[in-house]
Amino acid sequence: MNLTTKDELLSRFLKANNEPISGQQLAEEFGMSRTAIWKHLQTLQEEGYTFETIKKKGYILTSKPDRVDPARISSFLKTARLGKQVHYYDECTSTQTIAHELVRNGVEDGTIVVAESQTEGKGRMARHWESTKGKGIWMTIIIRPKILPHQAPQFTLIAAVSVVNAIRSLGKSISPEIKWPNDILLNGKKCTGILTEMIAEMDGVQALLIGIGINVNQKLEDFPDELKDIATSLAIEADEKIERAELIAAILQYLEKYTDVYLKLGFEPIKVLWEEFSGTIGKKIKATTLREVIEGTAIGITEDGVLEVKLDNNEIKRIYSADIEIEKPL
Ligand code: BT5
Repeated sequence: MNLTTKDELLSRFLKANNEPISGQQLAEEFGMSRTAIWKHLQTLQEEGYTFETIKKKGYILTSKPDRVDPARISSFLKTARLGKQVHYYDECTSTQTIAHELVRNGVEDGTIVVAESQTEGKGRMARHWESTKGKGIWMTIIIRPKILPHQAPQFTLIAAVSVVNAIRSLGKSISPEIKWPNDILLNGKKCTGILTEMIAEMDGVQALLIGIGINVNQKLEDFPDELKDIATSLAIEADEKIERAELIAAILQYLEKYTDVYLKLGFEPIKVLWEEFSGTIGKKIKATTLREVIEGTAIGITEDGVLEVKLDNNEIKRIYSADIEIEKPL
């Protein structure tokens, strides 16, 4: 993990479960003077963390700002590769853009880019992605699996299954559903969008940039008018605030696990999970592709993550990329 000493110190407090830690103990653990420790604590206080001194016992972390900084993520992290390097921004244009630059500079597998807010958050086909400051998870995960370019879209589905499992692991009473190919819905409204980009040559993928945007703690009034009817957040649906860093760590854990499963066993186990969480299969849908509008019943996804739709005349169409409207039952 690329934590600075200050972040390491914070991570130590985050893991201390409200037990006081003495200055002497910290000085020994970190191999520095008590004054140096105190200075780092001062800097953390300036960033919004507060510490209390308990007589004869030491320092205790009493409050933390609502941020997804590297120390915070690391305190929940249980992965072997993903999230070991965190590039954290208070504000950036788009975590995808930064990830592209990092890949060009040869960044290592599993590096993540996380921002509190994005000024130019991107959806598919250059659409705008609303990224309200401090309320969501705006992150790009860079992985370098040994795959061919045509396999890249499957990673959108692997990411979707990972996000659904991570949300479920929080144990709140919400049931996320996947809408093919890249949305996750709660009660029919979008809470998550996934954008997978790749840097590749004909014969192999150099890096996948998996962009995940999750509305976590927005209230309805935080959304711009055009999204109020179609978007929601985890907090709105669960009726409570959610720890974003914990959710990030859970997503990384599932994504690492399912990437390994996929590389070892192929797409079949992912397909089974995806279909279990899907709110698209079995439904009447309208798919708008770049070339045509297709109406029919979604019957499944293929090995390549392509959506199969059965038309009224029983013909089966394969859809590689589209916007989907799911018909509501009357
Ligand atoms: C997506 O595109 O759903 C992919 C979104 C990926 C966002 C992440 S955030 C981290 C990383 N960095 C980036 O710059 N991007 C990625 P698409 O299927 O094209 O959906 C875009 C549409 O979703 C927009 O046209 C809006 O209608 C709607 N939308 C925009 N912001 C939203 C939000 N916060 N919540 C729900 N819907 C939103």
